[in-house]
Amino acid sequence: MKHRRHSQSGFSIIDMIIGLSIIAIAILAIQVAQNNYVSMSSRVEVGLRAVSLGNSVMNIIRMHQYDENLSSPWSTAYGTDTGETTSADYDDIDDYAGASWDFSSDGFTGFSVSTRVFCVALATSWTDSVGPGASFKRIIVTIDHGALENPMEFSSLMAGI
Ligand SMILES: [Ca+2]
Ligand SMILES: [Ca+2]
Repeated sequence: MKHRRHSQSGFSIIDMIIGLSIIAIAILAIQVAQNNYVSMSSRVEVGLRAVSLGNSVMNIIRMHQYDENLSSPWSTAYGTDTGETTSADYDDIDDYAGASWDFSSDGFTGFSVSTRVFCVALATSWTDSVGPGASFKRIIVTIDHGALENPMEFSSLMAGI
């Protein structure tokens, strides 16, 4: 009696299960990478918008005169001056000391903007406040958003000359 020997060809069930598992893992890895890319690109977009907003706010403040007094001696107090109740009334740099801004109606929903202005003495420190009346003022604009790891700070120095 002759026995025919059958050679097996094709895939077994185990081969198919292993193959499908590899495909599933590959699809999962692609989805995770895609989600990371989307998350990172939205963070980059928020960062770019924060830079744009910070520069705009800084430029707005820098367009103002150095001090309420048009020449030295400079005023002895920071902040708004008599009769200045809204930002439309602000006419000098330190009127923006301690100000916060809301640009949500301009398409910057979720961004918080705050500004600090103080006098520095360059001979001792570029960053420490020495109180009003000095000839150099530092402007710091801080932009924050939930998608940013840390708030962004923009700094500028103005001279009263
Ligand atoms: Ca003023
Ligand atoms: Ca002022």
